[in-house]
Amino acid sequence: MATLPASTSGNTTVMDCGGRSLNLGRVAVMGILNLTPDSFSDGGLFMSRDQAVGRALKMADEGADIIDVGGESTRPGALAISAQEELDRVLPVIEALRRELEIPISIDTSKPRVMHEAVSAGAGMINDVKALREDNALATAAALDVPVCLMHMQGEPRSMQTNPIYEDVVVEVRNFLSIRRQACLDAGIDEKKILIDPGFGFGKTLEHNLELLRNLSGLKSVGAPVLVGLSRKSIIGKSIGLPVDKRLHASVALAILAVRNGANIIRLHDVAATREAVRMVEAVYRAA
Ligand code: YH5
Repeated sequence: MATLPASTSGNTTVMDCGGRSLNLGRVAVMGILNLTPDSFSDGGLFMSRDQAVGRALKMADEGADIIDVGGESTRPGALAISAQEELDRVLPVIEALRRELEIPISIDTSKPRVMHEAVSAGAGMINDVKALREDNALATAAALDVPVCLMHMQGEPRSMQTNPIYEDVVVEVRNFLSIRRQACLDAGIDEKKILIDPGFGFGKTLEHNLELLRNLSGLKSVGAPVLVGLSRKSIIGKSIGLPVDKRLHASVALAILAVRNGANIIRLHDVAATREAVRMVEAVYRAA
């Protein structure tokens, strides 16, 4: 369970994130700090800088291992924003968190300029839902020398949920991540600084998402730690009909399944509850 692939085990249990350590010797918890005004799943309205920082400190207090800061919405149908607007949202928060936290900060962006300025301000990981496919993103990430999370998405946020089609979703997601990992290696990114993510909800039907979760261990052969984001997502609404503000327990269940199927990092909103459940599952299987 959640052991690293043989090719990376032994010397990479701790990932250096711009001078901050992320321990991957056990399942890590990534707390979501959403700075978009449309973040209805996090309670709705736009957060002030102080509110955002307070929320991150609370997640750290609850045991988060890393905080993922995002300023651009990737929801189906969301409009693109400029790099400047994204920077205005994320930079003040990253600067404050770098001072007030000891854990690493990740920047959820696809824009090279945002990657650069966020890492300069203290972010120690790049989380890109486009897997560094924007112009100049690979070279920018390589030069910044921080870990990168490569996520699978079919299509573009605007239209990705219209009619996603796969012949075999597990094979296609695996192949995509393997190709993007190789592109990173070719760009000079250290193999120990690459994470992969199947991208739950990004250009996938409910059936695609369920099939990916059931077969998550199939991604281990790519040779990188696996990060997953399932927290509060519509997979829950579509499966059992819960509204977004009542998805905590189902989100915990999905996190545990992901851990059982090999996930190394879980990206989520509800740190205390999920961390406790994950620790318990790890305790049961530790010696087994
Ligand atoms: C992810 O899976 N997801 S942003 C809809 C929701 C709740 C949450 C309707 N960034 C991922 O979190 N980065 C996002 O309820 C991500 N993996 C990685 N690496 C979407 C999101 C969400 C969407």
